[in-house]
Amino acid sequence: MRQAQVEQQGRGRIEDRRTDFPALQQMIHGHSLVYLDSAASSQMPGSVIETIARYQRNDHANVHRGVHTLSHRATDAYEGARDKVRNFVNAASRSEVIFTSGTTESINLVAQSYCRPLLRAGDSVLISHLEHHSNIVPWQLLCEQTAAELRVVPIDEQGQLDMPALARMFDEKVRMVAVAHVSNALGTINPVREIIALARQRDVPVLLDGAQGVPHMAIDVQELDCDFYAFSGHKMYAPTGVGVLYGRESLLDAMPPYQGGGDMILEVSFTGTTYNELPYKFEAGTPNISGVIGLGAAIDYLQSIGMLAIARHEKALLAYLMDELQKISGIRLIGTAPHKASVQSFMLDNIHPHDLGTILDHQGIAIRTGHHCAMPVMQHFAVPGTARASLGLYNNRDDIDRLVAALHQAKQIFS
Ligand code: 7TS
Repeated sequence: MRQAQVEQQGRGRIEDRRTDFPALQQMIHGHSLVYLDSAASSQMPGSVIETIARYQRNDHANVHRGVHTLSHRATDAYEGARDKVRNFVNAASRSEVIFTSGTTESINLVAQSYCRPLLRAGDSVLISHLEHHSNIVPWQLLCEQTAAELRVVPIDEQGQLDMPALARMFDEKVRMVAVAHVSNALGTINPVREIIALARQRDVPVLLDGAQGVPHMAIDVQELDCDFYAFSGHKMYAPTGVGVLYGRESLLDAMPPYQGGGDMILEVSFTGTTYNELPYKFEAGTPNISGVIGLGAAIDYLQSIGMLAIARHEKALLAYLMDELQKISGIRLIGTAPHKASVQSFMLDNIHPHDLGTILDHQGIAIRTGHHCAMPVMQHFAVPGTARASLGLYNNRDDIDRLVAALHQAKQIFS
């Protein structure tokens, strides 16, 4: 039913959407831009840029606190974006949608506000070897603060979680599980339903780092049955500095505030302060109003295409990317799990990834090189870093052909 709804929303040919993105219509070093770095940050369509500009020009005021017209307009647009997010990830209620500055803040919020009061010395938090630093360091900090243990589920040579090891490590000491939905360095789509089912048996909450999930597939937090889902606006065609924490209402309700300040209170006095209801309890201070409104516009945009259409398009493109890369002699693909989304890391001969990135940039091709904020993944594959091509809805086969041609040129330069 929900699947049909998500499908129905789509219209138009996805191949024609590239022109919606002003940044993609430029030349870099004399070549038309090929943008293959959407996993780091995606470009914004004109509709998002214009929505933000319109708000800044006409409607800007602080939210939730004015009786005047502009403040009403800003509040309506800000809270309207919350309804859009609720619908987009199918949260049960708008109380479960917390606006944050991004995935990083969403994860830190859960670590400090949910876990810190709960954890005792000897308890464990379970994460995996393929996490972004944002889903490692907040848990390390928490473990230092509480004398809890951080357990790391290993990965195999294809970049998949070792699920039997996960099951073995999941004993009664584990109080929290936090894993990526999709790995940013490898593209692996983790078997999150299986992980959540295991956690349910033990009544342990699961946080999914959805930074690389939300832009590429339809997300239904109720169907996933996760407890927390964290994501960033700037990887889903919205601006930087805004993100979301979805949390199950019963858990959010029981959690203390993460930060204190304006908007998160009902009443303040020196004898005691009472906190605001959800979701405001977790939104202290003036929020990123224009960013949130931009996020709402990005959701409108994504829904106008349809997440299933986007997923289909990117899946076919990733298969083409992997096939074409594999034809190049001297290439080593890093991250070859059967279930992947929109990312391919690789090494070419013994060319340093940074050199490769620079040569590609001179051809107008933007990829990311380095450790991708996933140093343990690099350690696992015994490489200092990789070159990484990552896809967005605006990419096409021509982009991949340009990348492959430029890689052949790089080989010649270094041979
Ligand atoms: N989790 C994952 C899986 C990510 O890919 C990223 C950012 C984050 C968390 C952090 O998101 P933020 O918006 O709070 O910074 N990933 C990347 C990347 O792959 N290249 O640059 C940033």
